[in-house]
Amino acid sequence: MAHHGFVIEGYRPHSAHWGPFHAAYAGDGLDVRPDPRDPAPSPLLRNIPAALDERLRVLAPYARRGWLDGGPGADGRRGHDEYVRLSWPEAIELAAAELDRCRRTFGNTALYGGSYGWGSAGRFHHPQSQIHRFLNVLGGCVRSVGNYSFGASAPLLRHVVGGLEPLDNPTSWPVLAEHTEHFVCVGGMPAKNAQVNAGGAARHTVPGHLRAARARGARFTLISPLRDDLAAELDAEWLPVVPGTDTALLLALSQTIVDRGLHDENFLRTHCTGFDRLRDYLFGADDGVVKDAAWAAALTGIDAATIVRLAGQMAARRTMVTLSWSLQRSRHGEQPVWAGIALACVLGQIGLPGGGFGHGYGSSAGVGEGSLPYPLPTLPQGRNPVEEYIPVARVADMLLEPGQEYDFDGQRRRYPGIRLVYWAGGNPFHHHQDLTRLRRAFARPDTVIAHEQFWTAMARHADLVLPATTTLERDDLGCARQDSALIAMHRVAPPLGEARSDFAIFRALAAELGVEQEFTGGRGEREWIEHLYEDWRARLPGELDPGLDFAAFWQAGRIELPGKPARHVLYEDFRADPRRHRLSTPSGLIELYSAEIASYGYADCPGHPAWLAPEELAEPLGDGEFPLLLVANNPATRLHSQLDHGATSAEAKVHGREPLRLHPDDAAARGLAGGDLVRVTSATGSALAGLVLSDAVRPGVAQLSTGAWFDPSAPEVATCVHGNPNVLTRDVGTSRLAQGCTGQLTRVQVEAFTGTPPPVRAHEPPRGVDA
Ligand SMILES: Nc1nc2c(c(=O)[nH]1)N[C@H]1C(S)=C(S)[C@@H](COP(=O)(O)OP(=O)(O)OC[C@H]3O[C@@H](n4cnc5c(=O)[nH]c(N)nc54)[C@H](O)[C@@H]3O)O[C@H]1N2
Ligand SMILES: Nc1nc2c(c(=O)[nH]1)N[C@H]1C(S)=C(S)[C@@H](COP(=O)(O)OP(=O)(O)OC[C@H]3O[C@@H](n4cnc5c(=O)[nH]c(N)nc54)[C@H](O)[C@@H]3O)O[C@H]1N2
Ligand SMILES: [Mo]
Repeated sequence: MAHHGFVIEGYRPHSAHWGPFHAAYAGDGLDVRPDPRDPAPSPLLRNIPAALDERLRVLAPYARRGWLDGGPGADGRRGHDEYVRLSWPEAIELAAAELDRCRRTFGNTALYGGSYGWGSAGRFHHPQSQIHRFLNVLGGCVRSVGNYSFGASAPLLRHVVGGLEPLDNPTSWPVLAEHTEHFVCVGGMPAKNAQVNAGGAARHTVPGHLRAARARGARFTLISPLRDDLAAELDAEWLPVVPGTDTALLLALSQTIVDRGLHDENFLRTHCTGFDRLRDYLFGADDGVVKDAAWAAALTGIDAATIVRLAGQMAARRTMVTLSWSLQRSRHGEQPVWAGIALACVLGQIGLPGGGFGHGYGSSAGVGEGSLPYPLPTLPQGRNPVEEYIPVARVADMLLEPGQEYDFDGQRRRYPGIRLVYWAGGNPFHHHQDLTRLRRAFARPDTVIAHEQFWTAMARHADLVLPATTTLERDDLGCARQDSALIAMHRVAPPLGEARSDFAIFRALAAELGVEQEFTGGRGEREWIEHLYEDWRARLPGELDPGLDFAAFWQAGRIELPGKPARHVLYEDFRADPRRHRLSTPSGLIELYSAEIASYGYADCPGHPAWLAPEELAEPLGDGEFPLLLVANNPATRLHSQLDHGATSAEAKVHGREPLRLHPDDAAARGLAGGDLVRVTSATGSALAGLVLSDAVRPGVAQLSTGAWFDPSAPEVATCVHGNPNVLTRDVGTSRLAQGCTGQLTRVQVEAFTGTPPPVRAHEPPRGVDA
């Protein structure tokens, strides 16, 4: 396997969402080495050996005791019950019979296959593709639309700029590194998040591009409650904003620029619609409130002089307004994105190299990497004949309130009545908000089926748990849309216990239900992988053909993917000629006022960007029963809840609990010291966490990242004794427009925990499973 000298002797090429690596398995342990071509390999690679930790793996099919004995039906014991081991034939027969009963008795609209979640890297074994292909063969299911990542932005962007280009293909990094004079980073560009990209990241380039921009003299302003949301080496000016108030800050920047006559009147006239309406709002023509720097200072905690100075700097230089995805993962999350776009329009630099705005730089390794101009090898999912769907973050509402009406992006819709929930490759007890409510919701269906690798909270709330292999135990193709290489993901280890790939599980179910041929298309796993590769290759433009057949590619371990444009400027064509390159908005222009949105009559999302105070800020920070604002951001030490027991994740825990960061002054005011065990409470629940003091946290703010496995084993002490922040968050949509998730911000109190700490049991198997 000698190839370019990059293949390490005895090690096999493989890939994760956080990058390529080489691995060798010795039977008792896995050795993982970063790919030598990756300039900034992710520390998350150290979590990977934990994938083969048998103690946490689901090693055989299991049924929940109450379901096995009592049959299908609503059951509040989900999440508390013991499990009974099944043979594979028993498990397949039970699952197939129940799928068949539900679809025949209630119709396919009674099956929920939304199954949101990241799964693992790998084009063929992509769990969402597998589950959708399977359920589609069975006649379809209720699906989910949107995501937890930018659930508020996607519908908003369609109205405001007519598509998702600012997310999918913003101005590319090399252009920013060369041209941007001032990065105004709202929500930061944290190095922790740029480790990860859905599907993989063959080369981590973001840190290098940022360093290059800084070396050229670019200036950075960080607008965030956490100083480490931008690398220290960039010497950013830190404006520690009150979380949830960015809209006010962005509006005030626009107001100040317009007030001083520094705005680009021409761009606003030729490329935007509705500036007059926005200006009226900025200057208080509608409500008598001028949205100036003094007004914003009182809300944001950033003083007026600083806002005025920043406005002047932005107008004087080539400025990139970067809006992180986190900004929109809270109440009225549509507004900071719209206000940020409006600010970029006022500056008039959209379409110029290094100017304008971008959405998600640093939120993911792929944003700004450019997109491959051809499709990737992809498993066809078939067609879902069921038209019913829900906005993804409304899953608990759907299960709790069948038949209930709700609003979504101009439509009045009704929740379907779900009997069977099927999940593969995601963990709602990681990603959803208010987990106590989610447990009530999961008590409702007749049956819950999950494919899981580990005894996660999702597995523990399922009636049938079918053991899935990890990528290490199967072959696959690894790459992402924004990637620069296709990785031959070689199987590294044999399947653990009786685990099977999702494909093999669905194949067995399909055979039992008489639709095997339809599901497999007559191919086995290896044949599919080979077919996906060869089919992909055959469709490539001739000049991009890698020239390797499957066998040669598999041997080489990797091919570089050519064809990505080296340089891209968002809306360059539109800037040059807005009539020829109309946006897909009703006006063809950027909509600073959307008549369409206004026509919906939503008080929580009016026709132009507006400051709508989130309920979280009904009281000033420091006041009331829950005086702190909790930032529940994505974790630095793992991807979501994946491999929470891995080395990088485990090392950061304090007394085995998730670290909660607090400013030293807030800790002192509570008599707390670093290393203390604390109890965090909110209006919805409570969690134990380990205290870390840091002056990188804005006073009045606490930070507890997502991803500690939900541990409800000592409810008398806390809703979760391990530190999962989603027991604290609220389960409400961003607005009636997008219904996005609002997990990022919650009001909390933090106190010393003085009792006897209960053990963390999240990483032990449930009752009935031999450890
Ligand atoms: N409070 C709060 N909550 C949040 C967020 C926040 O900012 N704040 N962020 C949200 C965001 S942006 C996201 S994207 C979501 C992420 O939410 P998820 O994507 O649901 O989280 P993961 O932990 O990645 O869950 C993936 C699950 O799939 C399993 N898995 C992996 N590979 C396979 C496979 O091949 N087959 C099968 N069957 N299973 C597999 C893993 O074991 C894991 O349990 O969380 C959201 N939740
Ligand atoms: N290591 C790692 N990387 C990841 C992930 C992971 O789980 N682990 N998840 C991936 C996924 S699925 C996604 S969608 C992206 C998420 O990308 P983001 O949504 O951008 O990431 P977060 O870490 O949730 O938030 C980024 C920062 O925003 C700041 N912030 C929060 N609220 C506010 C606010 O109201 N105003 C301002 N100005 N700042 C605020 C917080 O300080 C936080 O650290 O990350 C991806 N990258
Ligand atoms: Mo996400």
